[in-house]
Amino acid sequence: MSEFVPHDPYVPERSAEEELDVLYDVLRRRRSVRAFSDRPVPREVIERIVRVATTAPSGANKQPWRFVCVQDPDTKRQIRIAAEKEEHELYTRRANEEWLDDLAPLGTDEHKEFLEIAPWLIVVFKLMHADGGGQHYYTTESVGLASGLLLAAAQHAGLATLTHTPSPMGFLREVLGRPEHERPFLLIPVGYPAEGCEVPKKALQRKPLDEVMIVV
Ligand code: IYR
Repeated sequence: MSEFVPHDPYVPERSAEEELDVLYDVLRRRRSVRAFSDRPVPREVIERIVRVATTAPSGANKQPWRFVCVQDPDTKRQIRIAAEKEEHELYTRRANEEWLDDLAPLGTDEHKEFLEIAPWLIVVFKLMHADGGGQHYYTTESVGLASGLLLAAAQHAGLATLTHTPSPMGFLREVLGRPEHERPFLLIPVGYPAEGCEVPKKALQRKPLDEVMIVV
């Protein structure tokens, strides 16, 4: 190196702590939204969100997932009708008292208008075996990891999501015409919050770090 070329000491732009504080600041703002706007989201954005999800690790790298991205209004309507039917059962029969008490602060009920209003519904399926028939490993873990990355990607893009799990979810396979080896895992509306959208206060409270993290 020539002593005549001026140099500066290398200083990393941000420390690990600062980088993680930036990421935390984005992700901690994620809220489950149940009132969506019909403001469109370009397909290219959804493709990139799914592309982030596909970076997840998976058992033997089998990538046991399928992301069915629904924008067709008629299909969304069919999903809403079927989901509301299951949710009606849940709220009137299936859920026990403790479950209903736990849901009370969320203010949820069987009505799921957002399934028609959100511009996209991403239905995450887990593949019980390969399309051609080979084995998959740790499918639930793998699809869970991919779904987490998907939520983080949407949040990073300034979009709202809801991890919706009408149960049972078998109807999604039928409505979407998916094969037998695909099991619905999560139904994730993606879009912008409705104007004046509110989220429950109580659900924001997160357990303190020293409760969830143990260092030995
Ligand atoms: N699937 C129902 C009920 C529900 C269950 C849980 I656990 C939640 O965290 C939220 C809702 C519904 O979506 O209304």
